[in-house]
Amino acid sequence: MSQPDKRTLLAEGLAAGDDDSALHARLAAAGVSAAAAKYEVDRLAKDPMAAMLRRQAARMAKQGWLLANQERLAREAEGGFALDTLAAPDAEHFYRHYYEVNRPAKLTGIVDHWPALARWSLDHFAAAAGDAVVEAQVERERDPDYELAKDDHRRLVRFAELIDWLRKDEASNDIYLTAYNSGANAAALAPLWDDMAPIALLDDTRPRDGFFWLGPRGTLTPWHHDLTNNLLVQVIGRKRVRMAPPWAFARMRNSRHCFSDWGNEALPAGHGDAAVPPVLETIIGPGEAIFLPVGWWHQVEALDLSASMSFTSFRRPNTHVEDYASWGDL
Ligand SMILES: O=C(O)CCC(=O)C(=O)O
Repeated sequence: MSQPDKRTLLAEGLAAGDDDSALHARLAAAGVSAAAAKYEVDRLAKDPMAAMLRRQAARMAKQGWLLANQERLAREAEGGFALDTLAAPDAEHFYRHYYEVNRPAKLTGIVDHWPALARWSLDHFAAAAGDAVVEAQVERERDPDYELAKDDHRRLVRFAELIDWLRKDEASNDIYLTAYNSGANAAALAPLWDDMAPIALLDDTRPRDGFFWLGPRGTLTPWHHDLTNNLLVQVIGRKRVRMAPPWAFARMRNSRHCFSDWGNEALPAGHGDAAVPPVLETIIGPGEAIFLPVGWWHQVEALDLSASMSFTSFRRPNTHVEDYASWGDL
């Protein structure tokens, strides 16, 4: 059996915050002799890269402590770690107690005035825009990385064809018209804006700034976090939304961009444990919405044929994406 590279083992150990005795143990466990391990570990004392890795590991550990404080505070808060439901909240209350403090909430009564709630159906979509060509995400089931490789799954389809396929009412994660397709679909789906009206919580100078989602029962948007604050409004059918807080970062298995390696895992609602993040879970139905604060992890599953809208046009700056970097592998 080939011996693992000693410098790689040491780098892994230093990044994990190992002290000298933990480094010795790590090397011994990989079959390195005690003499060779001593030589390698002693050498680190004069290695500036090792010193910097140690310092970085200490900084990470301190950040971990700060995040653990957030968790303790959330658990010890009145009502515990829970998702509030706000019935037609006034804007001041919503921004002060939810938006500005990065706290999610389920919202009811904010789109009761939308004609879409009574009007939207597959027949209505066919009549309003059936002849248009729209872009949708397709062939998702053949690719475990369908979200990360979003661009490979974009296809143009006649809207009427997509609607006929949805009429079969089969559970599927294979095809989904998502917010990611909105740029391509803005003109084709413009007639649907006549079925909506401004939402009082949002910026009234951008009344038609939103993203349309349409898919069968069974679409799954895997665990990820957004780069903006986001309001997801349900119009047809129900969606199950699972959420995990930003302070659970260490348990979110975030190895690529904003995606979590938990993927489509149905993480259980509750406090989690050392390996599993705390999870809040709810179901939103027609006329209900969920406020997804920036950085909160979420996974969304359609329980029925589903049409939703999402919005980022809040009354406060929502520009977090501007200093989001492409950090590569995490
Ligand atoms: O509704 C969905 O399938 C996903 C919504 C979502 O993840 C988002 O808006 O960020």
